[in-house]
Amino acid sequence: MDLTKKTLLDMLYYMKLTREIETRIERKLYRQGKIVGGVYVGRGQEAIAVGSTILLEKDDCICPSHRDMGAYLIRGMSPRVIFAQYMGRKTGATRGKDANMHMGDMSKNIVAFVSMLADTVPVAAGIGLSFKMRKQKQVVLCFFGDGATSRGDWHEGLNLASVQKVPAIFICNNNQYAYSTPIEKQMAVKDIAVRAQAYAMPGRTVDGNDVVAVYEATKTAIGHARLGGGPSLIECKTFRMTGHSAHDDVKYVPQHLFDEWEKKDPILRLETSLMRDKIATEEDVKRLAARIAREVDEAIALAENDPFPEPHEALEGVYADQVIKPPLSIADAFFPQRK
Ligand SMILES: Cc1ncc(C[n+]2csc(CCOP(=O)(O)OP(=O)(O)O)c2C)c(N)n1
Repeated sequence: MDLTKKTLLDMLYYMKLTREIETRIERKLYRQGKIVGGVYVGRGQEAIAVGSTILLEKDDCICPSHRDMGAYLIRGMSPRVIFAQYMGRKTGATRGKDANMHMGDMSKNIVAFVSMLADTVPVAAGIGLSFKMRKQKQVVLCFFGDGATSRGDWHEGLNLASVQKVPAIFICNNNQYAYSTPIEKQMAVKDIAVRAQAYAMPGRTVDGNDVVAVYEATKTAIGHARLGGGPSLIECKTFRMTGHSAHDDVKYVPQHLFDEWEKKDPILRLETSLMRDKIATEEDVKRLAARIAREVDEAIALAENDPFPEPHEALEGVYADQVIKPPLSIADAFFPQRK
């Protein structure tokens, strides 16, 4: 394992920052009536976005889904912009037009999540194809849930990516439920990774609550993609430690599953191994938590003071002839020579 102490500590920071931001959004701001729209969080799934996105170079690209907050943070979206986004402010990533994770920022190569599940998959295949056609070494990471892998667009996207051998890494947050549907009622296969065989690409199942396992699997897949080997699928088994969204009381999930998965908490696991390996002390972990709480307090205070958009701004930046910069449009970002 070639993971440096710095990378391990960075991963702990981003996982804890993700948890703190999402806890405030789901369990405080939402209940105070300050959130505009729905809330979908990745409580318990933090290792997946963090352990993979941390490997990217600046020019690489991500297509996150709705439980991948850590990916946005690692690519440089600030907590203040994220809180402003959730509170419908003008300073949010969509300038108050849409809420929650329906956001992107092309200046950071974050492609906005397409709400129709799995529709980001063919988009990622296209992005990968553009990298390949221009003989560039970038890769694209594309995230989705288990439910998304049962949709037609997912299969079309993987097929295209495989036939064209594009540098894409498809990462499944297999949290065992698609809203209230348990996985065994949704698909006949046991492991989503086997679906890769249909597209002749490598498919691996890893422990999604082990950030090091996610990191290692993604590293291999990125290396394969950068060498022209084409796409890979990584299934990260995990569990959604909360409702589908903040309004969901999650009564359909048996309590024993929460009890079992609580013991496998990815943040606790990383903290325990860092302390065991003497990379961090208990004091360091406490200090980090306090620093994150302060950063989040500050970001919320700033975002709460940000203005809401004016009615006349509702259509600004919606149509191609009104593109406001930043963020860049997809065409500008990937085909700058066309300008
Ligand atoms: C095509 C489509 N159908 C239904 C929805 C509504 N919806 C949003 S998230 C979700 C559950 C998705 O499950 P999964 O892909 O496993 O991801 P998870 O929410 O578990 O992370 C549903 C049904 C949608 N956005 N798009």
